Amino acid sequence: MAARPDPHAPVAAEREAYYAAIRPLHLSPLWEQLHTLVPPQPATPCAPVHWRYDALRPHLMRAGTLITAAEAVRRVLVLENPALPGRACATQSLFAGLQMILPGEVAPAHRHTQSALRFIVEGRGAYTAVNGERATMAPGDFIITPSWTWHDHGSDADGPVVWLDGLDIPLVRFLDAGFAENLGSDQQPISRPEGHNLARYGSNMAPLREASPHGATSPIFSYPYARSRDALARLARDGALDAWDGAKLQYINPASGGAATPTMAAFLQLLPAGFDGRPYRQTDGAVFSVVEGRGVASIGEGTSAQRFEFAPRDHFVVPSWQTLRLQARDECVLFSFSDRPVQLATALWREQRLQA
Ligand code: 1HN
Repeated sequence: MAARPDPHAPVAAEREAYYAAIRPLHLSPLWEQLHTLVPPQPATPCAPVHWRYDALRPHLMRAGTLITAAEAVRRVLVLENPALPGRACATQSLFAGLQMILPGEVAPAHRHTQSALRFIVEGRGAYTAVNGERATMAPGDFIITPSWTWHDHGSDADGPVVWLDGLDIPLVRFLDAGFAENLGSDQQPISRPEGHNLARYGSNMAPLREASPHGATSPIFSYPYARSRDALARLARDGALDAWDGAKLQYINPASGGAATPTMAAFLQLLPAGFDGRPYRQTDGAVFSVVEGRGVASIGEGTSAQRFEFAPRDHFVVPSWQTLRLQARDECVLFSFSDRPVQLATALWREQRLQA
């Protein structure tokens, strides 16, 4: 049977010829791409992904036999989203990686305009120095490195110390606003005793005649786990639980009340044993680090939802606008971070809290 002529074929062919004619002039027709440029709702290429610590840890330890922290500069395994290959991205805007340092090693001093946050995953007794002051690491501590501050890491521990690095690398790359330099010596001079910043700014009090030293970034750069954990335990004990989040608090910049860094917000939440959270979605995709407990993170909708059975020290990514539901088998504590401050500053942030 002869194919019936397609009445649209001449028009399509003529349009293709037209597109070919304008391409060398660096022109393209908006009408072919309008629908993908302004989608009805976020259509992220970012995928949900779960890194089990048990599976990852041996490889992180092996890296310690292959390269020193000094040679690597930062011995980090990138948590690379498989849907964003080769871009060192956990989400479109965020870098996440697990850094490991061995006893006696030094990761040399440098600074960059990218902001960093650290969340300690395993081991204690390593330290990071930020702007002339050291912070000794213990599991669950939250530490920030403000934009353009010198920072180096070292370890007096008796075993490996591992932490999650969160940086706004992809966001800053997108904006083409990155600068970096090396100090030239391994370690910066230490000018203040440990805990000085916490005494100045970390007790709901602040100095009288002093601007906050890091502008929009929190003047506190170490938030010890014991204090944050205790606050959540009290909220949970008092029954102050949210049906979606359990007991969830944000690490704040006490000088502004906002997020600890201008580009990344970080959170710690407690889910009581048996917690069966309601589903929600938010435009800020997030990276989670499991501190305590086992549970399930279901990401997506209906039969296409992915179910991550998480355990302590696991990490997972929740992409923008994908529905998340958290369930706790044991009492769970979860750390997470996202680009929410950027979305709030640009009036883009949205959330939807669903009933079931
Ligand atoms: C960096 O400087 C650190 O200072 C960690 O510990 C991770 C990932 C990409 C680029 C720079 C650090 C990093 C990083």
